[in-house]
Amino acid sequence: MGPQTNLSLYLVTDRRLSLGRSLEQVVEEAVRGGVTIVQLREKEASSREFYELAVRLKQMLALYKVPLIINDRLDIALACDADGLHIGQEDLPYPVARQLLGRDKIIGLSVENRADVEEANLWDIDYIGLSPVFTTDTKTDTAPALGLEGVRELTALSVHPAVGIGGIHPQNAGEILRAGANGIAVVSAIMSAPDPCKAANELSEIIKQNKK
Ligand code: TZP
Ligand code: MG
Repeated sequence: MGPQTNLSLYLVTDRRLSLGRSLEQVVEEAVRGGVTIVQLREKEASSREFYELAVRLKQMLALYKVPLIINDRLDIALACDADGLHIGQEDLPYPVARQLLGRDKIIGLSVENRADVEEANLWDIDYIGLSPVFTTDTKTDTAPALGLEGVRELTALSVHPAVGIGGIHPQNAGEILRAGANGIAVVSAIMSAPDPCKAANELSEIIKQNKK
């Protein structure tokens, strides 16, 4: 991950939450509002659909110099030459993903507890995702929520930059950053916002105010 990679406002997509708008439209507005990195997360798309969406998003995001990360699917990340891959504890093992993607790509790993962070610390991973910070309707099959105390504990333990995810919105974003997170990752706070540009801008201002 280059020094220019900015994890501070990380949008994770979910087409089911885009209120009927196209994913490209919502993502582009969000980027105009200040999103710094985008993860394409597709749980229902066919491989063809996932690939085509990834190629379109990659082209659009390149205009804004915003990196595209693919959730879970290493084949899609390679096929569209994405900037990186995000994996969870049940996905491909990190060392395998790194070997296949090479050192130049960004790889992020979701961690849920101390043991996950201790293992991640042994690897040349680019960032960890603290999952979930708070419970959320967007993803219900999660580990128990970490809360702010968990964010404090795991960010202190981690040697890698950490992004919080789960139930984050403008009212709690600041305290997550003050608890030690380097960035915040959101789905519904932007995907389901009536004005995704404005929603991203509001979060972006909170990040500026809480800069380390
Ligand atoms: N991983 C942990 S929580 C979550 C994911 C993908 C969903 C977060 O969604 P929201 O709407 O920002 O709470
Ligand atoms: Mg996963």
